[in-house]
Amino acid sequence: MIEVKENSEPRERALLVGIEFKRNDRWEIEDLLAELSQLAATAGLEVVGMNISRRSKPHPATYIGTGKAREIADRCRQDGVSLLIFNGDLSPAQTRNLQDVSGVRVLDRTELILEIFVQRARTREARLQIELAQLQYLLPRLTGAWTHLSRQKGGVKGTRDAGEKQIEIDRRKTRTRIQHLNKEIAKVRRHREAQRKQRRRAGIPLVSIIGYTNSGKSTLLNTLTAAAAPTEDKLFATLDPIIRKAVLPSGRAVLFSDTVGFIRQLPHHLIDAFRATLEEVGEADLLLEVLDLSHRMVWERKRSVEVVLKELSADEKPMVVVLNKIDLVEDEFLLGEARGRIDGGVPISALRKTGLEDLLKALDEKLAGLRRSHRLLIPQNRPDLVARLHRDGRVVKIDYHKKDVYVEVMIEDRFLEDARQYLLDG
Ligand SMILES: Nc1nc2c(ncn2[C@@H]2O[C@H](COP(=O)(O)OP(=O)(O)OP(=O)(O)O)[C@@H](O)[C@H]2O)c(=O)[nH]1
Ligand SMILES: [Mg+2]
Repeated sequence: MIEVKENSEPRERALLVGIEFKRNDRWEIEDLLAELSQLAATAGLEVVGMNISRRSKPHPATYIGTGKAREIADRCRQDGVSLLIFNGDLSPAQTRNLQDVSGVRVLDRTELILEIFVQRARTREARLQIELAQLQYLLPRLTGAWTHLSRQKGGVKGTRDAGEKQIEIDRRKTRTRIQHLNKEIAKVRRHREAQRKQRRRAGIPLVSIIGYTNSGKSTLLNTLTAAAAPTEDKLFATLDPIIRKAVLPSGRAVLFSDTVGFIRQLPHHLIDAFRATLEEVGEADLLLEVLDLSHRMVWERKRSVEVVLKELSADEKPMVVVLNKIDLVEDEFLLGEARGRIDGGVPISALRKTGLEDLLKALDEKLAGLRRSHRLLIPQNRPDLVARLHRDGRVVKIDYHKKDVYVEVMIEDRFLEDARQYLLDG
C-alpha cells in the first residue's frame, strides 16, 4: 500500500511511464498521462516526470524494451524516484523484470486505481469489495511468482519444492479469503436488496447520477438535495453510494443517487467488485449523466461512460444529460456544439447553481413520460377510473374488495389524472 504522508512530509516520488502506440481513437498519450498523473496525485504521490516512448507493440519481457528500462533505471537513481507507474496493464513477468532492472517498485494503472480505492473506501461494503478485487488481481500473480521461483532456484530441487509449497499455501489462503469475502458481500447485498424493496414499495422514482470521475456528480447531488456529499478535485472522490430525497417543482418526490465515477478502461475486477454499488444504476428509473464540458476530452469521456453503462446493461435507460461547469466554458462555440450533439442537453453549473430550474423541469417532464408502477385503492363506484387504467397502462394485479378495488398498474404519470387521489404510494 502506498503511504499517504501529511503535507509537510516528503511524499513518495513517482515517475510515469507510457508508450505511444499507433492508435485509432483520439486519446493522445499526453491526455492519458495527464489522467494517470491525476490518479497518482489522488493516491498522494509526487509525480516527478513522465517518460514517453514509441513502440509498435509492448516488449514481452519489459513492456518498454530493455534499453529503455535501463535508461529509466538511471533516471530513478538521479531523481530519487522510488516508484514507477505504467500507463497500461503489465503482466506479472513484466512487473518483476522492470522491478529487477530499476530497483524500485512498479505499479500498473489497474494497481494504482486499486490503491486509490483502498485508501478511499469508507463503508464496510466498499472495503469488502475492494479487498476482493485486490485478491482476485493477486491470485494469478501468485502463480506468476511460482514461475519466478522455480526458474531462479531451478538447480536446487529441495528449494523449489519449498517454494512451490509456500505458493500453494498462499494460493489456498487467498482462495479461502475470497470465498469468505463473497459470503460477507452477499450478506450486505441482501440487506441492500431489502432496503431497495422498501423503496420500490414507496413508489418513489430513482434518478441515478452518473458520469466520468470528477465531472461534478457529487456537487450536483449537493446542489439538488442539500446533501453533504463530499466533493473534491480528485479522481474517485466518491466510492460509497449516497441516496437523497428531493421534491421537484411539480411536487413529485424523487430519490437521487450518487455513485462511483466512471473512468476509461475501468479495470474489470473493479466493475465486477462494484457491481453491487453500481446496481443502483441498474435499478434507476432515469439516468442523469453529468458531462464536464470544460474538459478537453469531454466526448471521449462520454464514450467511456457509454462503454461502462453497456457492461452494466443500463445503456438503454432513459436519460437526461447535463452540460456541467459552463461557468468555465468561455467559448460560445463549444456550448453550441454540445447542444447540437446532445438533444435536450441542459447547460448548468452545479457549483455556481445556474441552470437548475431548467434541469428540474427536464427531469419532471422525463419522469412524467415514464411508465412506473403504482398501487391504488379505487372506490367501487368509479369503474370508469379502473377502465382507464386498463386502457392507458398495464394492470399487473387487481383485487375486488367489498367497497373498493385494489389495482397495481404500470402507467405514465400523466395518465393517472383523477385516479391520482386514490394512490397508495407517494
Ligand atoms: N467550476 C466548476 N467546478 C465544478 C462544477 N461542478 C463541480 N465542480 C468541481 O469539480 C470537482 C469535482 O467535483 P465532484 O462533485 O467531486 O465530482 P464527482 O463527479 O463527484 O467526482 P468523483 O466522485 O471523484 O467521481 C470539484 O472540485 C468541484 O468543485 C461547476 O459547475 N463549475
Ligand atoms: Mg463524487
